[in-house]
Amino acid sequence: MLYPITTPSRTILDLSGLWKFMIDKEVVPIDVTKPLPTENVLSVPASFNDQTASQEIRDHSGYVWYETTFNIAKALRNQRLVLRFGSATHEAWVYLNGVEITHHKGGFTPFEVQINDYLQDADNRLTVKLSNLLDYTTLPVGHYSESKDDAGHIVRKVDENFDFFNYAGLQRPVKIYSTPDAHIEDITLVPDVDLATQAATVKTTVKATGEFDEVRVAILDQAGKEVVRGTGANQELQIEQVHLWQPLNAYLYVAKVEIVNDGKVIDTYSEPFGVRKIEVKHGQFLFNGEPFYFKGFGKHEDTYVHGRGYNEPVNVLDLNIMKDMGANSFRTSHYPYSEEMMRLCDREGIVVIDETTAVGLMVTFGFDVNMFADDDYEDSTWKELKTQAAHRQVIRELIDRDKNHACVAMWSIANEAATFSKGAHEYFEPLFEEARKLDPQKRPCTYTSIMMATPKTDNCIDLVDVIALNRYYGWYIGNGDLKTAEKATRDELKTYQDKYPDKPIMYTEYGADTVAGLHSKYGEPFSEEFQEDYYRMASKVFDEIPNFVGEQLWNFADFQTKFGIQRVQGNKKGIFTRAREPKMVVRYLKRRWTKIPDLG
Ligand code: GCB
Repeated sequence: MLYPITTPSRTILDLSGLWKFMIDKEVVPIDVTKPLPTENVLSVPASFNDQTASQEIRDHSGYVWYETTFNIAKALRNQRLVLRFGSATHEAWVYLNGVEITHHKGGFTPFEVQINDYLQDADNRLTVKLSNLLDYTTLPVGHYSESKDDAGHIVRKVDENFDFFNYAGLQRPVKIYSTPDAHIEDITLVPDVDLATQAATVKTTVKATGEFDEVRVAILDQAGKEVVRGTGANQELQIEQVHLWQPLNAYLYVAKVEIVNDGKVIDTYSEPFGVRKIEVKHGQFLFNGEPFYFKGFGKHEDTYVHGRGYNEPVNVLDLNIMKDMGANSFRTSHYPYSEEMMRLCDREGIVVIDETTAVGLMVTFGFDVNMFADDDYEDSTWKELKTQAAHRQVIRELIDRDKNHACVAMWSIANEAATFSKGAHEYFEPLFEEARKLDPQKRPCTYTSIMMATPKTDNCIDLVDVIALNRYYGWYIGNGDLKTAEKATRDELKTYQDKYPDKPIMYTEYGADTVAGLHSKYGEPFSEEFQEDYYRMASKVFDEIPNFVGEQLWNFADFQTKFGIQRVQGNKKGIFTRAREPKMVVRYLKRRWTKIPDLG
């Protein structure tokens, strides 16, 4: 699916702004043929949760309604008009002028629908019903329950099976874009480069519909100068002396696609892309033939007031902070991030591990550390969960959306699933096959492994190209005891390396909750001193392991979670506060990371 942009043949109407909003108490049915019965408004895009002073709204589990009106200028009426949601969390029913026009489930991928047939001359009323419910069939996974209040009305409850607040709403831009009737539907770009000669080929596949007699593709360099052009829906275009897309040194070409009828250009679309070669070989992660070392973060889309909503200034700031620290990468934990963020990473040369919404795939999730003690811990996850269909869908939608992004270096199929329990391999094997089949650029695939999945008990490591570990020695295990943690970290990494000498290993999570401003001369847990000691300990071990290809710590910034005795107004493992103020450890990490080369 193409990202909406303006071109000489396309325009955009942005529906950002104030929308009517109400939660659905499920007492009186909502009549979609009439205006929404409320005068309350909220801002879109953003999560709804933190925009009012009402606890009832903030904590609401169930259905909510949004509504806006818009007009389409007459001059545009003969164009194909498409309504597109960057996302709608987690399930949406969309009505235009009282008629249901589309439905989508899965809260972090875009969807669209052509609206010409439902438009009226003036004041079109767009109504959206959303559900933020999660259960054992959805991704993310939630524990779902229902009860009745004193008046006999239904009360729904979602207990998140994951460690982030269940923000929901119209969290990403909602737009209407126009195309001509005959139009470009999709573009797939597969660049490859011969590193010895620096000659590249770009396979281009254009999907278009309607009446046209020719497809043209021109490749422009970063200055906008044409490098090569060709004709046809499937081509292999050559670029001599290519400029490579390198981590922190991005170079973006543009594939300018046109469809032509009777010599006239009907539709045109420009897709940016980078040329780079990603390989996993001999225990290394290679970027353009050189070993790449991931330095960076697990993140969240999480900011004050916006919640999980699109917040462009913060996205820009976060990438600037990363570059300033010598970081080069992050993982989109634990869901696909906005398309705008992916495009920004393409420009900035930030390398992304692109994760699906598959989080919470472990029915016994909790903070009961006893389960770590047992090295053949088993649970009934794969008997109880029914997430296979949702999982396939998000893999398909994510790869379809992000396939051309230069920044995407690897897919993360899941975060911390019960890969140690019976049935895990049967569950994951077809999903990995699907991802590998769907990705035209054949990127490496992984999942991030939870602590109970040890080198001995993890049933699924054969499926991954890179071993990605989420580890909390010294925090959840042996809290405060960094000596024992150091030994455990080293022992486990060595075991993985001996067992899988050809697979690169990286940490995709490690961290310690740290309350900004809390200091301790004894380096106690939760203090800024402890956080620094913890990272120094881990870094020391990483530097001893030859196949260790990267460190992505947990987390870039403090973030909001559900309540719990482990959480003080959220997760405090950020090395920055939620307001992006640095904790003490940032100086240490900046010194460390600016000394470690990105490549070589
Ligand atoms: C994890 C999860 C992450 C949590 C983190 C923590 O393993 O992947 O979502 O926030 O641990 O801080 O407990």
